[in-house]
Amino acid sequence: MNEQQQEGQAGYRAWLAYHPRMDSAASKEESLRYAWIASDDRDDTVRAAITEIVEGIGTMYGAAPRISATATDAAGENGPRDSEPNAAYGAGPGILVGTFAANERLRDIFGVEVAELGREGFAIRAKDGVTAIGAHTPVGALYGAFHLLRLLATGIDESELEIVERPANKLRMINQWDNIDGSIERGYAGSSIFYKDDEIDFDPARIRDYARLLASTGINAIAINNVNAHRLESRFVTGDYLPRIAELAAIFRVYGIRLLLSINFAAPIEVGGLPTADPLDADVKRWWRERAADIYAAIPDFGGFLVKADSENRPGPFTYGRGHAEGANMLAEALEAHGGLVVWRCFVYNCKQDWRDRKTDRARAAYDHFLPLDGAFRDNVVLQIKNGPMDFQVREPVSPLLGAMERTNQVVEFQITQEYTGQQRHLCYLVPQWKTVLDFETRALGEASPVKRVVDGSVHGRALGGFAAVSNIGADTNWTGHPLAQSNLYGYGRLAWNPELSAEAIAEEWALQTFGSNRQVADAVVDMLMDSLDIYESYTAPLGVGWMVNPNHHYGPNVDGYEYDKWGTYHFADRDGVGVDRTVLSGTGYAGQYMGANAGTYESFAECPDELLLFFHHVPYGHRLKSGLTVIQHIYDTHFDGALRAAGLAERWASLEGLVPADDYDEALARFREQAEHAKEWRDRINTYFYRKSGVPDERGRTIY
Ligand code: GCV
Repeated sequence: MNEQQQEGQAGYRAWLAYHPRMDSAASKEESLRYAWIASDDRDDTVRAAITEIVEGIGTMYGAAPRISATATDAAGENGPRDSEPNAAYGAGPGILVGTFAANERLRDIFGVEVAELGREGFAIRAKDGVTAIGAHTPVGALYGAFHLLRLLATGIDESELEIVERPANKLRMINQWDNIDGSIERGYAGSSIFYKDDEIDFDPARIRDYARLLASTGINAIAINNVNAHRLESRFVTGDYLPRIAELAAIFRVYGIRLLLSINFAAPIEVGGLPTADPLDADVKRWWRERAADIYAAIPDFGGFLVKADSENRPGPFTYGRGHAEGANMLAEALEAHGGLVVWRCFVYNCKQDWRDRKTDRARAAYDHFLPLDGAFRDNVVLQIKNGPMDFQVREPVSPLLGAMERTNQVVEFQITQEYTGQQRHLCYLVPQWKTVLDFETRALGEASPVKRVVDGSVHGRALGGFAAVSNIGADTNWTGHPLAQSNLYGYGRLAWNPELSAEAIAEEWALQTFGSNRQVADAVVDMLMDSLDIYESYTAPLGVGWMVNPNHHYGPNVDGYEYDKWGTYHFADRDGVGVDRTVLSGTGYAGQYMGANAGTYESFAECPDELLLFFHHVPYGHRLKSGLTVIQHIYDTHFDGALRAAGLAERWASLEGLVPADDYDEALARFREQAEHAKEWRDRINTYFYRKSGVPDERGRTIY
């Protein structure tokens, strides 16, 4: 174990731990392959790439590459000059890294094939002793450096390599839901690393390490404050806070990450002294233009504004009789000249549902609000659409808005923080869920329009699109509370870069980089991660119906508990059956929002997939699922089984004692034990509720309380 691990810091290094290679003979041979590193680039981002490689290879192989003054010196015809007093220097092959523009050697090595890399892509070629990492931009070179280190850490150390990569998505964004008082909305890993006691207050070294983690997976944008921006955060766009925000932006800039701010739509009133925030008012427009000019003077590469408007009591254009497009376009106009974006969220719904009204349906809301606005947004506006129509439940259908707007830029929003999926006290590897969303065939253009092609812009020929997600980190030493929850942050970034990667491949990469090359550990961790979503789903809300959580904090079972579910309107369980009729024929009509054959599939009681049956239909308890089980028996079986499998996770983890760093081991074990207990509580609450409602006993005769 390395020094950091002995000091109880293993979790802090996360997947950039660069564990020493266990096979010392091979390690020696490989370290010789990287005797020196050189670049003719002089900017901070390529410097960061060099620093990372030196540290990574030094830690993995026990011998760091010698940094050469220039690429020509290091790898010119006569080999490195021996002016440097280091035996390793020039003694063997090494690494070239940087941009084609600055490095003639890289142009020679890669020739003309590099055009396809785009702004952020990279190429790696290992041949004749030189490992070359080339890109058009410094950040491309940085991504290449991280990629080479990933290959080495996961055991791919070929002497001949030929890799070309470019990101599938332009925007690969993280949203921090951090508040200036230091709390984090839906944060489960301690307080904020950005704020404390109503001040912007951060440790630059920690922010830099966060930037490294993000950049290593390809994240290129971060909104640093909660979308619920309150009074003090409204002032982020004013001179009061800009100097400190600019310092944060400078740290992220080195790692290719643009900083965005969540804004308060009513800021012109709250901090600007104006009587209105009406987006069509000339003074309001001027105010935002001035704010944009101030921000860009301080942060020339500022990313733009993230906006939650007219949603969950946040202010917005509705107050003035204006629509979302008018609100978003006003801000977009202010940012346009500077190259900034408006990321406008579509999480808009009516919180107050009445049980007598079976037609109003929260699931319909985003589509009903935004579809009519297709084509009305400016080119620098992107709509941010939650992956499902509700709110990050363990199982939801894919939002029907994704793909439905042909003339509007879209990003899909995921939630890495586990608000409804166990709050980082339960293990729930979310990458398989995200894959299901990304692979969902929207039928926007017949058969070739999966969500991943909608958001990368290719289905509708949009120039802008990508991913956004709510971060799961906090000030806990290991970033995410549950050590294994790091895999979700890692996996999100990797998928945003390349949605074709499999959930299992990502889990394996993560495990090998985080815990080292011990196969037994990696295999066990990958298996646990891959089982975890199914386990969590099985003991919580059944068959896609969702919710059933305690109000406000949303942890733990409470079938009628969710704050907007006063009358069971989120599941409609009665003595005859359970589920929400969202059909066009007799229900809320939500199923009709889907395109092509999808609408018919969900409308049909017979064709609707079991796992979403209760989302779309009100179903008798005795209805037989495709599995052959009745609905009520399915509920009993999955809940008994899920609680058992949750207990099994603790045992599986216990088998790794001594093989993973002690602090990771202890932190995770405590959480697995808690998960096992809470899974039993879920089992009993859900089973009891449905036994009482239905009056149908468990056919296997197990005890239901
Ligand atoms: C930031 C859910 C969460 C809220 C969150 C909201 C949103 O309602 O419970 O905490 O607010 O989603 O996505 O805006």
